[in-house]
Amino acid sequence: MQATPLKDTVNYNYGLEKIFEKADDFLPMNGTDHVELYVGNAKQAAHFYKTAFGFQSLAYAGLETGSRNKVSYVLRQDKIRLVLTTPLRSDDPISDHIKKHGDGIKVIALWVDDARRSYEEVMRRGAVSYLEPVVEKDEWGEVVRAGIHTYGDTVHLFVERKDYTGIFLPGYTEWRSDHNSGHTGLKYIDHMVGNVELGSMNKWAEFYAKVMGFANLVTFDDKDISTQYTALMSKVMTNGNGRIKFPINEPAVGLKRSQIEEYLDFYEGPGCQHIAVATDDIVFTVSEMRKRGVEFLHVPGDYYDTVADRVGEIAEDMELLKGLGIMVDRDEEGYLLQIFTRPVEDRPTLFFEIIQRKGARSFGKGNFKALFESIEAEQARRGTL
Ligand code: TYF
Ligand code: FE
Repeated sequence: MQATPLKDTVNYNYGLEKIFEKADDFLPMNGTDHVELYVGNAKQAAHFYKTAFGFQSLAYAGLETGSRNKVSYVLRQDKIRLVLTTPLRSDDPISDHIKKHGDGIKVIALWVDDARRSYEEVMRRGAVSYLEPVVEKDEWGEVVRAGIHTYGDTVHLFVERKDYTGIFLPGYTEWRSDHNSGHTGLKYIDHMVGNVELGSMNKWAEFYAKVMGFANLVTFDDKDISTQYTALMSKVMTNGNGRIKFPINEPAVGLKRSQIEEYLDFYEGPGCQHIAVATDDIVFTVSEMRKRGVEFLHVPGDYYDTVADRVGEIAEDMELLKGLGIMVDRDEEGYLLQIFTRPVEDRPTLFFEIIQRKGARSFGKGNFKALFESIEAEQARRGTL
């Protein structure tokens, strides 16, 4: 397996923070507020994310709290909040979303200090409205939310919490559960990737640049991201302080069907492909998740024959990493450890990445070939390659 060192072909915009410090950031953001999935059975999905991924029960909204049309469970692990929502009626738009896409990510919510201002700034720059600013109050304070459309049926909400001290949002009650598995060390969302249609990566990169004030951190063309058979292209967009990173993928022409095409077919359109979650102890995290039944992509054994030559000295025991299937990559600033789950539903759509950064700010380019060959093997088993 030949792996190209990152510096050969990839041009990172390392001075980015400085550029942003000087420029006027019209959309300041504190981080990801929460991610909401529309799912067919939120009760069972919540159990899976608690038991297998180590999330803890946080909040609930449903019939008991006066929500007549949908039920939502909110789970938390460190800085990550996942909302799992299911419709109670077939004539609810959430039902249409699930019928079309299967379980998937509807909302990528961004934590801001001023939701109205954020909404006005992006609307002025051409965003399509999803939710006009709404103020919701309860005894714990007030929250302002507003939203816009992004790729496919996915939306961004701006969430302003001011001094809100409630459990999640007005309308939610604390969810106490007797069943809580221990955490698995997941800390925060590192990046969330969108898959878009052939020929529209640049359009969406431009949307994040022009409408949301993001910058292009790095671009991978189809030469960077290809195997013998398949290819894709990717542009990583970042907000001003680097806390929000959105790579945008599009399929590229190859001998066989790109994994991005497979996603677009089964999701029936563009959508969020993976959530990368950070841990500061990937050996613990992956050991726990494997014990709890999470399925990871298989990394071919010969990957580990050459990885040490490529990444040099690392603190972790390579045999341990090999046993767990964790991959390693190095860039000019340090190294990173990463692993990918299999899709977490029956359609080959959404999956998770677990990532531990040890100085590296890159995305594991040295692992792309092994990763994509492993995805191709899965595609072949599904008959979708
Ligand atoms: O987010 C990234 O860029 C890495 C690599 O379909 C990657 O996680 C890129 C495309 C893809 C799967 C993983
Ligand atoms: Fe990733």
